Amino acid sequence: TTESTATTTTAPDPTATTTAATAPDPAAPAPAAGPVGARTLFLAGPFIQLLDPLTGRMPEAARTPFTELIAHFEALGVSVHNAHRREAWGAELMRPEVCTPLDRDEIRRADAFVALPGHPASPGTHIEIGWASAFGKPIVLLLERGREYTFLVRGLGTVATVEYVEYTVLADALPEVDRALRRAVARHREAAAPA
Ligand code: 5HM
Repeated sequence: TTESTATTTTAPDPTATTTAATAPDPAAPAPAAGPVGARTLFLAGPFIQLLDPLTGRMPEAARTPFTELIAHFEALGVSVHNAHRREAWGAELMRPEVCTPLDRDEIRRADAFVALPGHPASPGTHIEIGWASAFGKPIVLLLERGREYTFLVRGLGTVATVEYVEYTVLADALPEVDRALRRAVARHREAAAPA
């Protein structure tokens, strides 16, 4: 996929990234399709807090929610943009000036947005949730049962197209994640359709 090639970038050239990020028209995502209604999605979640301080990499266990979700969606034919994989799980960490516009443009381009807000809350993910809602994307938020999430995450469904999935074991919740994504995309399409 395009994602696996992106992980080979070791020293990102900011000029090249800017060009790549601005080339396609971000305001015109491809029409949604496929079993979950989306061709592309952006997967967000805690990153820096999950890096092993000794190796600078995400340990295998910390990668699992991301690798499970990526494998699951890609098996359904959905192209997933995920910064953790793009940045080789910490081995090829991008500079803030590089990853920030890239993430914002990828979110704008994506048909849908899926996030693990994190506990403790992931600051970057919360910015991304703000972008996704401001761009009017269909959003699925994956909330671990028994954890506290901030008011504006819990209340986001009042101002944006949000489906919440509460899980204990993420792998067991994947069918519910698919249903939530389908609902979010369908609601988004209904809202966008002319009356
Ligand atoms: O604040 P935190 O690192 O948890 O932010 C994680 C989110 O910011 C991820 O969803 C990712 O898309 C984005 N991010 C990134 O793209 C964050 C970092 C490091 O903060 C990074 N690239 N190097």
